[in-house]
Amino acid sequence: MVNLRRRVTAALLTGALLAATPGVAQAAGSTETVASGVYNCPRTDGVALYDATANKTFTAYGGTNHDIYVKAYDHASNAWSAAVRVATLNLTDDNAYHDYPVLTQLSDGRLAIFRAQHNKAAWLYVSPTPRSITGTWSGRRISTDLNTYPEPVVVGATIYLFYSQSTDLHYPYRTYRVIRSLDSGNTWSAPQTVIDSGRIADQFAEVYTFGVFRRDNRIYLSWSMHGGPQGHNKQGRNIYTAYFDTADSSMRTVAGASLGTTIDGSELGRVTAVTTNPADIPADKFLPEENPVTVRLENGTIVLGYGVHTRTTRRIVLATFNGSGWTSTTLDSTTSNFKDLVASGSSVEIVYASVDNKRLLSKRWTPAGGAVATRFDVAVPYSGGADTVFYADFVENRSSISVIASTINQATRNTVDDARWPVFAVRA
Ligand SMILES: [Ca+2]
Ligand SMILES: [Ca+2]
Repeated sequence: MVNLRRRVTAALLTGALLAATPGVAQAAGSTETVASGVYNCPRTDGVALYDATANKTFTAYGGTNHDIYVKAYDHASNAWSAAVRVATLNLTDDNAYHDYPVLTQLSDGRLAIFRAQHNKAAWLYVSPTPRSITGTWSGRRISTDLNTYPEPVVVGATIYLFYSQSTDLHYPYRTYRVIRSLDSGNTWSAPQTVIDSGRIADQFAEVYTFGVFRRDNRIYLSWSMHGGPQGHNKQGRNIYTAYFDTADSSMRTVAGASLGTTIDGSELGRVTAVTTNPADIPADKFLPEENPVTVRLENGTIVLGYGVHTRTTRRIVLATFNGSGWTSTTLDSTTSNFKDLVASGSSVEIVYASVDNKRLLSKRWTPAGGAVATRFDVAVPYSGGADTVFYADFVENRSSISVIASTINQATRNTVDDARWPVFAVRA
């Protein structure tokens, strides 16, 4: 009893001290290297998922020559499986990092990986058995719509596959589209164009979507318009957010106003959440924004998270929609290396890298009241010459493995095709 009381008192004291000391909080977390990988550029979803029935965390990554591999972590036996090769891509060109795997799960439990054959086509690979990586995966081309950056969303028996169409890279011009399958990916609908600026005069006409999040019938998309007069993906502007309503296939403002089947150039102003200046960026960046993601909490609160920087500032920002605009809070003003955001009850959790890329941090933020707690703060386990965290995505439906992240060597990332850089997990 005395010991118990002492422990409780110690815990209360620790809690009080932590609460009274800004920047210091519970920072439990540990890393472990899962695999070695190449440079891949997945967005903020599709790196890993947890299946509660199997009690396993599954992750997909690019190995040597960008071949696609998966691994499974068994939470009962506390062990990672051997890797299973899903597809042999054998790519060595400097653009091969675009052909990354995007992992999801079909309604029957089978694991599914989508891949864009960059700017040409989309492919789907499916595991032979539900909730298992074992065996020979099927693989086939499902679209030839000049696809890139696939973002699958599975809603019951319906699969939505969002992607950018590389409509005309010379303009540059990329629309955003969605195709649907009602039969586990065997057949697909014709594309619906959901975002299309048109060939606007200043050439910021390329849709780059980073965050895709579903709650109920709403699929929230968070994107920037890239391109500009210097050409394809040379600059970026603004952060936009809107949702696709699965009930009627309309695009809507976060407030719910319908913009019809397509958000066109004249409607972009109605879905602008953050205004940025493409010309005011630090020397080590070429875009103003980092990985915007919008989620809707169980209580209806809409939260947008992102990194943003100028020549003289770097920020990690969380914003809530107040009915007519966004109310912003800066969570960290030392870095803009935002990686991902996940809804967690009436809070959100974010993950981001320190400005020197040496640490990966996660914080929990509760919009009602503004409480902030550190979830983890870990040293990045570099090896093989890696010096930069590229992606760090929350595991979907996560268990004790919270995040799967990748590392790269920034200078040589496009030309190294052997898997030498750690893909690592964060336990927290
Ligand atoms: Ca995510
Ligand atoms: Ca419209």
